[in-house]
Amino acid sequence: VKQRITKLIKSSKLGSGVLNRPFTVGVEGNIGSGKTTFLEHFKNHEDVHISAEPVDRWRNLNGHNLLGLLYQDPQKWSFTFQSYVQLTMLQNHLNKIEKPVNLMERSIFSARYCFVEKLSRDGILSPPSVAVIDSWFHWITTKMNVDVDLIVYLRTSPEVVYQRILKRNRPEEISISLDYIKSLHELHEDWLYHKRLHKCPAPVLIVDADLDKTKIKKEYQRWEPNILNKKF
Ligand code: DGT
Repeated sequence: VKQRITKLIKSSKLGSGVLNRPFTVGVEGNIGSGKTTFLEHFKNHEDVHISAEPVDRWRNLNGHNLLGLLYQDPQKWSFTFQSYVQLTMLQNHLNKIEKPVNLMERSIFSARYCFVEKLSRDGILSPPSVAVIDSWFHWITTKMNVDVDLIVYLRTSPEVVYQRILKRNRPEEISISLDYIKSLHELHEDWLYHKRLHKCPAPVLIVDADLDKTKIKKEYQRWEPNILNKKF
């Protein structure tokens, strides 16, 4: 048994060891789909660590607002932005977590399969830039432990999230169009609902996230045992 455990540890990817890795849940969904509200619901649970998306770091890297630059001039800044997103997502995946469950807002996978994919298809990220991001992505996902055990897909309609984005009125996001949201929706659907184009890194739990805040609590409670890995 000891030999097998040693072998298992040696063969495990860099980062956290296989034996002490928490049950890791990636929370995915379109912009404005309610990922933050979802995480809020679980934040006081004693078994749960929340790995929030590093948007604040994207807004201030040594005084540079990379998120703002991205929306102002995507042609110029998307490579810079996606490179930094990939790094900060990797850091989130590798954080040492003491609790049994790690709820992560997005993942290195949605950055690649939804956002980089969109920028690439639109010709905003040039093929050489995508090739560099992909080399990193491939190396990271094969050599580092960025494994996810479950994906919660907060599934929405583009029109609903677009209204939410208008309502919350983040300064960086005023240039977001309904068309952009529709394309991101399709990319999430292809990846997590139809399961085509890209490999799905974990089983997917689909939550109807068009529901408003009061009704969606019930939906969260319904799925709580699965999300907290307590369904045997
Ligand atoms: P929520 O709570 O579901 O409303 O979540 P949001 O909308 O706060 O979080 P998210 O990740 O959908 O988006 C935050 C902002 O960052 C939004 O303007 C989209 C942008 N964003 C996030 N990840 C990426 C990425 O990898 N590439 C690009 N281009 N933008 C990204």
